[in-house]
Amino acid sequence: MKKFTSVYDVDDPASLVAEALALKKTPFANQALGRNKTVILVFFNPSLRTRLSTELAAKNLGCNVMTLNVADGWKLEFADGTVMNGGTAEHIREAAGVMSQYADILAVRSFPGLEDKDKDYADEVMNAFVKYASVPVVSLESAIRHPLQSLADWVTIEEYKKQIRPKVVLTWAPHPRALPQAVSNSFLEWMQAAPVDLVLTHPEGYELDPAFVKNTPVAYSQKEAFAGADFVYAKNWSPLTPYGKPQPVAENWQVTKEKMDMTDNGYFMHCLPVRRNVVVSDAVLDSSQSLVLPQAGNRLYAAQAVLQRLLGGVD
Ligand code: AN0
Ligand code: CP
Repeated sequence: MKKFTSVYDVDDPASLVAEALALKKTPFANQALGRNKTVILVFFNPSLRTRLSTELAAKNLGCNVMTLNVADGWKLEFADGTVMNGGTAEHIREAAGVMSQYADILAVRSFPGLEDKDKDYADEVMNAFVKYASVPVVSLESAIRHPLQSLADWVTIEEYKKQIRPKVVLTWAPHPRALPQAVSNSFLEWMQAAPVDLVLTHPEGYELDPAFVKNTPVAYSQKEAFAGADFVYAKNWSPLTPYGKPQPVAENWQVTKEKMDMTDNGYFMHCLPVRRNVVVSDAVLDSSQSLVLPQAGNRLYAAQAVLQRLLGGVD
């Protein structure tokens, strides 16, 4: 594996899930792998889970870790040929090149602007790091994908599934702010590669990009989608049209106890952070059906499995 920016960078995602589950049993077994290796994490946006779990994953593998909040660094230029006499102090060519002098792996988080769909979906920042870094790049959530989250989600489903082929529902849920599609896009990509029956449900007008939806069945009725579900994965995203501008939704799409009762004793999942009693009710989040904490716990082993592969531990 040369980089980790989407499921398509992984030859055999199911075996990466198995590696993460194995690491959960023996997290300190491969400490020699990271000896004298350095991982640099670069954050253009805030994080709680991704930052802590990836730092700990690197440490569990014996690596040095350094974290740079880009707000603390020079403002970077991504366009080529620009006369840099404005606000940007350093070009990504030098910045990624210099970071590669100090790091064996570079990990990057960069959210979309949610103003210009084509610009966001070109995934400029992640692709620029991949292009100009001379070391492997890991996505810590790009403008359009969050693969470490989806890997941890698959690990969690693998641990809790009661059927060989569980029914997994990705449902849109309300949120007061305009949010990216990254978590949902990635979840679709990874679940399409997993042994599950995937259903996507959202209000009309909240269609995700067909390049991510592919052949996944879409239901506009949340209740219909929840029937018989083994896992309900809730996430808000802003619409593609008008891009990044939330539109009024007639029905209440919050995940409630009444709706969870329509599932097959299903589990509730969310990547966090979650807005209580907006996205999901307290009654669901505080019930034994909620997997949000084990799911966040699995971020550690997902990150460790990825770093281990990139360090050459397992091909
Ligand atoms: C971000 C998002 O929706 O992409 C990060 C989630 C992991 N969520 C918020 O900004 C609330
Ligand atoms: N789920 C997730 O990626 O959380 P953070 O934004 O806190 O890293």
